[in-house]
Amino acid sequence: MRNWDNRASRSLLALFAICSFCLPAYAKYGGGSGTEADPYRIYTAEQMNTIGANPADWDKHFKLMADIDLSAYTGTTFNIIGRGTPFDPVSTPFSGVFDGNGHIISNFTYTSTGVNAIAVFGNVSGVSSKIMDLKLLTPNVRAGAGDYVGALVGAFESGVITGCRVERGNISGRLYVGGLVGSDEGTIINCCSSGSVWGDWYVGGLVGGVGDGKVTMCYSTAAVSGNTDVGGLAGWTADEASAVTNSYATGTVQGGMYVGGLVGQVERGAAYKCFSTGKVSGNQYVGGLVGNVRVLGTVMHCFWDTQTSGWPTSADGTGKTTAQMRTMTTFTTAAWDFFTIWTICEAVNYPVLLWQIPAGDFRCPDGVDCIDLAWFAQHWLNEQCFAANSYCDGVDLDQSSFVDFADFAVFAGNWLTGIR
Ligand SMILES: [Ca+2]
Ligand SMILES: [Ca+2]
Repeated sequence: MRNWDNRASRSLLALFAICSFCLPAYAKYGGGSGTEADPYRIYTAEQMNTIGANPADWDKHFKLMADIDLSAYTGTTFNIIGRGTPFDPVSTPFSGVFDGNGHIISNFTYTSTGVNAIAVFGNVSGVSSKIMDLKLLTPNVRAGAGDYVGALVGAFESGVITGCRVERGNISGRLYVGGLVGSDEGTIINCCSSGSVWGDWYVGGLVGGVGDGKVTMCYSTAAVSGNTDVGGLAGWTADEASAVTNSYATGTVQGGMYVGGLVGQVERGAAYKCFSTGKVSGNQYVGGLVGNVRVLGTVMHCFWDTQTSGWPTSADGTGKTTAQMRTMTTFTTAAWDFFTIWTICEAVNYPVLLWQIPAGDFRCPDGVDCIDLAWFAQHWLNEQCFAANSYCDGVDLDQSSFVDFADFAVFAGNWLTGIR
């Protein structure tokens, strides 16, 4: 009996020893194995801060499972994920996938004096790298003389950023400074930023500089200030493959040379079907939409508000009055897509991107208010809602084929959102 007991306890001890080795591996982050099917789960600020301490995991898949607050990390204590700039001989980028899963990371704070690639993700590169569906609320980045600075990504060398929003950011650095991304050589879709951005050269509300990259269906309301190549959406487009399309900027822009409401300088590449409305001020090569366009640069089907910008001229683009900028035909005559990309509340607001309209904002004016409630009431208890009738004029919000309390819950949840 005693022998058996000893054997049993020895086996238990052995098991316990094995498990102590196994446990840390299994308890990594909030679970998961880092694959596409079983991403590492992130539930807490501590888990988020662990990613940057493990470069071996920077090619893995992550999924944010809760809203997290990073305000406990100040100065340089947050472990930035991905290192290096496009000019560094050796860099260690984040090349994996980070799915924000519709959650919010608030109060990302970083203060440094001359280090490059400062953002939650310092460097992102790799054709399958992706950051998606994430909101950064009140990020505060002060990078001093550091280059490649943003709230989300500093140097974005390749991959996709989609559905990411920066709300009330406060971002500053030296070169390549943007509200969302410092320098963009990948694809940015359905993203936006607000707050303020400050830098020296290549400074933009959403992106500092656009290299071999794309910005599509994005907008910025951020106030931007800098010295050279300063724009409401992007400071500079540098490559023949640069493309800024179906995007807009409404923030004020203040700079020295090459200053524009949308893009400071289109050196190469194209701005296409974009507009800007923000007040612009500067010294040399200043324009309502763009400050300067060089021989290899193209601006097509773009507009700016000559009244709100305070600028009657622009290196390119078409100037319109505020009233004209709030009229759909101004844009449809330039073949803008008001079915799948844009929408407008005529006479009240400028065009906006369809993706930014909250569920429940059925009718004009923009935002979910009493007019939308009346529209909802008119469709209350409707049945046979299908794609063919636009799900009962959009009121069947969960597309269950009828209008009931489930739809009202969604509607009520968005009450008064989107009002500008
Ligand atoms: Ca409305
Ligand atoms: Ca329904």
